[in-house]
Amino acid sequence: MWGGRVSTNGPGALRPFMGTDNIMSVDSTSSPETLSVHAGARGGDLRPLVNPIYQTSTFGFSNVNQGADLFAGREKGYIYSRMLNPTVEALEQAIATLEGGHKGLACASGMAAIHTTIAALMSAGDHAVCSDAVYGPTCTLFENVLARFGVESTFVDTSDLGAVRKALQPNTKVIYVETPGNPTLVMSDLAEIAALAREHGALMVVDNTFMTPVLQRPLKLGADVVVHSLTKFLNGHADVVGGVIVVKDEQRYAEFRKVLNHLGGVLPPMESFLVHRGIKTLAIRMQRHCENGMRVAEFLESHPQVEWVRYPGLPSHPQYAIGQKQMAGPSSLIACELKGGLEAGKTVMNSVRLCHLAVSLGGVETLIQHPASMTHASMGPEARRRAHITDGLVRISVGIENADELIADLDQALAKIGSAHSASVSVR
Ligand code: LCS
Repeated sequence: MWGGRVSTNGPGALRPFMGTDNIMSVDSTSSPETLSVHAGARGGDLRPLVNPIYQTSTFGFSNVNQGADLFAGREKGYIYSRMLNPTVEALEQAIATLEGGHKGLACASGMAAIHTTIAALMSAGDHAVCSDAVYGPTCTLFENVLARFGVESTFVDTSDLGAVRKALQPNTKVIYVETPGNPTLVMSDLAEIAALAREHGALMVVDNTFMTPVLQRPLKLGADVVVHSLTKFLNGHADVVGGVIVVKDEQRYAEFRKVLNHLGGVLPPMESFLVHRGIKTLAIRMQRHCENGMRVAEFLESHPQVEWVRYPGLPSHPQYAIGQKQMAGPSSLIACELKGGLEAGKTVMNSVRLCHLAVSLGGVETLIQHPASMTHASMGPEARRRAHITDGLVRISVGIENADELIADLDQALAKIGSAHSASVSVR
């Protein structure tokens, strides 16, 4: 039982050691708390505690031959910031260590990370099996954009292993899983799907945005590639849009680096610095997100105006056992529907005072939004129906404010149901 707390057993003991240049070094067996603070630290001549921002687009060569050697890979070094930049690389290293992966690739957004991953792994004629409950634009990317390039996709409920198996085709190259899924919080068994992927000769890609490596480590459960929107919990402060890919070996890293360099959606140094700064408090923020998420979910589940609540920490969640098996805590995304459906939901979303009515998630501020008309509007009604995203579903990303004050805010907003006249929202 999590009881709203992040489990501290499992990730292993603290193993600091001083590297040859006296930089505090950690590896993926260190605790999430220590990794959050120290992963990706680089040191340097002046021994800065915080990695410097190399705000430069390009790097000089000492002579023509050295430039040629760098381009040919005969010498290691920095050339041009779309190819590699030390500030960005430090962030990539931090997240790869947190995930227990080999190396990371920071991208301009979560969508850029997903696009780069698929472009690196798939070709025309290949087939993907994709979770039906994913971030709206992820679904649209597979269904509309990739389809134009000859990549075919089948969307299934990946919490149903039989449905995943049935969707596999001889040309299935990738199983793409988002768990918990946005916005329904449906959970899929990563170890079981990874085994299925291996058996079939397919690769498993996991979007770990809702969990972060503090709460879930898909690579350890058999996934081949992990992607994140950095915009969310990893940065945590709602001031950067970014993404990251983590891979398990050097060969895949080299392939992905080439594709990212050619697609060009890289994360700039300043954004990388900000995300790396945000990560220093990741473990402690996730602890508080879990505690607050649990409090708010329990409040909503016991409220007479609430029809249903989905939260990975509630035993009423249909895949509660899967969450207990593979996650160290429930994170802080909650889906619910109110008695009175869409109209009641609109009243609550229009009446909150402390929670913000805004899309995005995983920041320190509590956000509330309406997936059918906002984050998942691009999917269209048919794809939303397939993913069980009802018109009345309201999604809350619980922040790190005082839980009693958040509950009081939601309580006063819920009390307005029936008395408020809200402007109509059209859901197409
Ligand atoms: N993956 C997941 C699970 C997401 O929730 C999002 C964005 C992305 C990828 C894409 O990341 P981005 O390109 O925005 O950095 N999710 C959002 C949401 O639910 N509300 O606003 C954005």
